[in-house]
Amino acid sequence: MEAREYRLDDTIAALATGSAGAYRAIVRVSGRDAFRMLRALDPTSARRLRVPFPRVLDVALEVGLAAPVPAEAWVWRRPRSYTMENMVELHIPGAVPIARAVLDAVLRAGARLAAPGEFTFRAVIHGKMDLTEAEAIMSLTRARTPESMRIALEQLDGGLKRRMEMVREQIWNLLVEVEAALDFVEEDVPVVDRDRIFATIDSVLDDLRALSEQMRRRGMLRHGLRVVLTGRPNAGKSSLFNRLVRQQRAIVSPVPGTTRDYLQARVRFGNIEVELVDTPGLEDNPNREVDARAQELAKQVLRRATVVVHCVPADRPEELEFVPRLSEQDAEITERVVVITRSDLVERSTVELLAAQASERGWPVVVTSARTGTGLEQLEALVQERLVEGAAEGDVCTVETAARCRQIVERMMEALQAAYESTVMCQPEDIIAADLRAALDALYEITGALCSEDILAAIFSRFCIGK
Ligand SMILES: Nc1nc2c(ncn2[C@@H]2O[C@H](COP(=O)(O)OP(=O)(O)OP(=O)(O)O)[C@@H](O)[C@H]2O)c(=O)[nH]1
Ligand SMILES: [Mg+2]
Repeated sequence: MEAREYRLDDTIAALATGSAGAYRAIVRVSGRDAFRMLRALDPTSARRLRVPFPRVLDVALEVGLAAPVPAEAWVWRRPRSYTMENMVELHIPGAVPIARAVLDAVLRAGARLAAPGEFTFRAVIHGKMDLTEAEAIMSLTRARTPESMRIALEQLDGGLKRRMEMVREQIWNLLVEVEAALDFVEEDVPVVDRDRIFATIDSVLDDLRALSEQMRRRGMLRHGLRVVLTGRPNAGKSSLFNRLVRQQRAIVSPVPGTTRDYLQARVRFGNIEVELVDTPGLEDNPNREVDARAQELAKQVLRRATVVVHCVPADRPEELEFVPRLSEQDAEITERVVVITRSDLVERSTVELLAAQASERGWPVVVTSARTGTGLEQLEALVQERLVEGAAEGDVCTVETAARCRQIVERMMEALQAAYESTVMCQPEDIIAADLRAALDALYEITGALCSEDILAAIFSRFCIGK
């Protein structure tokens, strides 16, 4: 979607309800000619529209069908509407041909079909809401779980916006102070209070650090929840996979390197639905070309994991050494657990020793056996716990916003850090001011106040039509 498609001077219209038949449907119209379009469909509404604040009119719409369509017209005068423009919603019978005829009639009367998210785009441009609230509307229409809905509602209620506003105010006040010092540099005005700069930046950074951590956790969820089984060849991954999906999906054999492609299946762990993935065992020196390709594939899958389950066979404890160090970036967005497999093959004490070694390294551990079924429930519970942590209480931003804003928050933090250091080094005020401005610019990207139209268009094009 190109930015130029979101022109503001047209009157736009769209079906705001699903395109399938339903009891009622809503055609939404917004823009300077919205009322004229209603009059075009039902001339009798003209007189009634003159009343100061008519909210709902009973109308009969002439749309070229055998009989006029009985409808309610919900009317909002600018700026007291969703888009802050004149708006009409036509609440009509939900039959598909009727909805289509009404929308067509509105378009014939001169409206343009709205682009995805265009009503909300106008609301943002006109200052009715900021970008985080607009994104919450998108997240709300996509929410699949009560948790994601709660977060979307909170963000829609301005949760993130207020937090950003508080941060903005603190940085802004500092900037004013620093710039004042700049103006009076020749005169005998006391220089800025450095302790105040340190204290303010510290407190803002604390806040942003927490936010960035939240965004990291929320961002983890953006590919959906993927639990990936990995380990050395023959570690028992496929056996575990079959157990967890309760079907013989993967081939199991004592020959190392059995699994080549990866397999996935949707399973429920408690009340969370996840994509469980079985992968080829990781080898150091694959000798055949297909093996090398299988390795490449396995690594790709691992990079998109939400939770990585490292399988270490109880009878080959040395493979614990193989649990790979992830790159810092990967480690940040994945949770890891170690699963000891094939625990029925060795003494209990041996298993316990291995489990202890794994937890010493800071990994949560579960002992399992695909043969006897030991530990499967604990594994499900552990994975569930890791995932729920990914959506901790008090989170203020949706998955979509987290994915978009995390980098921006990091940039803000870097700019503030730089301002702090410049202050420590007694750098001139204009250098400190430039860093503070950079932090503010980043903040305005989060709220949308400083987004280019192209960026906004890219964001809104992911909305649905009619929103
Ligand atoms: N005794 C016992 N054997 C197991 C258990 N789990 C797996 N095995 C055996 O271990 C061997 C390897 O199992 P797989 O599930 O194919 O192992 P994998 O990790 O998928 O192996 P690759 O696909 O080659 O990487 C098979 O012979 C399984 O029967 C278990 O819990 N107990
Ligand atoms: Mg396998």
